[in-house]
Amino acid sequence: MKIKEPRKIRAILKIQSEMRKILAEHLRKKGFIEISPVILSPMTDPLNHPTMPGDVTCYGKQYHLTQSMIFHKQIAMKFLEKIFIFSPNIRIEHPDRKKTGRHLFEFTQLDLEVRGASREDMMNLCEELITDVIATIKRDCKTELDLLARRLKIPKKPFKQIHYEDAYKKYGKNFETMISKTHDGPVWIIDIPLKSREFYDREDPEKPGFLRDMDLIYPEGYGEALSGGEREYDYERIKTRIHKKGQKLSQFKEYMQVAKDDLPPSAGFGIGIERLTRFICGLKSIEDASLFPKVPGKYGI
Ligand code: ASN
Repeated sequence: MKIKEPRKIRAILKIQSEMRKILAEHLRKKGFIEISPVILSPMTDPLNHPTMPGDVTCYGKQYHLTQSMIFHKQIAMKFLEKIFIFSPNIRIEHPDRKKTGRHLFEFTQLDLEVRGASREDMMNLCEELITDVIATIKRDCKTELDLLARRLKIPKKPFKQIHYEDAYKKYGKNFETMISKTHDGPVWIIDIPLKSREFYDREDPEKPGFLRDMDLIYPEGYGEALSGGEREYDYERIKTRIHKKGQKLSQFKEYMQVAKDDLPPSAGFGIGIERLTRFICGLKSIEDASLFPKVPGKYGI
């Protein structure tokens, strides 16, 4: 942590611990089941931007450290209807990303998935979840928030929505930063073009070339909060999308075997716990949202 005052460090960690409790209780009440994280797997999220591989050999076989549990979430839908995981992710990002104040190469996301859900179902759920966390922390962690000089506003539902293309036209290529700096409530970006996302996001049958997905942007300059959407579940369509990305089917062999047999339709999202902590506590850098931060390009314990 950059912050050195033990009282402030304690306040941040207390708020983070409360946040996890509120999030988990909210989801359990809605019928979600918590499953354990997967740390190693022969397949992981290819992401839509380059990262360095985090590979480990076990018993002569190669495993990847989890970049996101997307494939495991989809496979879990065969057995469970609503799931969540506090999922540790390793993404070995370009060292330049140390300057963003938003990137850690080890972080936790609250990843969730719902069988048969639509993007709009997930956006509603997310709005309820986020307003619940903010309102409860504001009520129960007054001392900690005062110590951090953070004045939290409870966002109004529904959150504002902007189509990706309109955002691009209005704010240019740094639209996320611009939207974040110029709004005082969270903003959804919807209908992201196919080429800007991973192969597993479902293409909108009514708007070819665009996806049934969404990003959420925090206000006050805190940047991206989460991404998610409806998933592709049809074997042939998944195959086409992997080829379009120039990726190899063999990278996702075990996932493709399940998809060939039966992958239920689902939707979900993943919300970064350290980013949410940064936003709720009003922290300058994400480095202060973890006791043992791993900042790209920097050494950490
Ligand atoms: N967790 C995200 C999702 O559910 C995926 C990601 O983190 N790349 O869509």
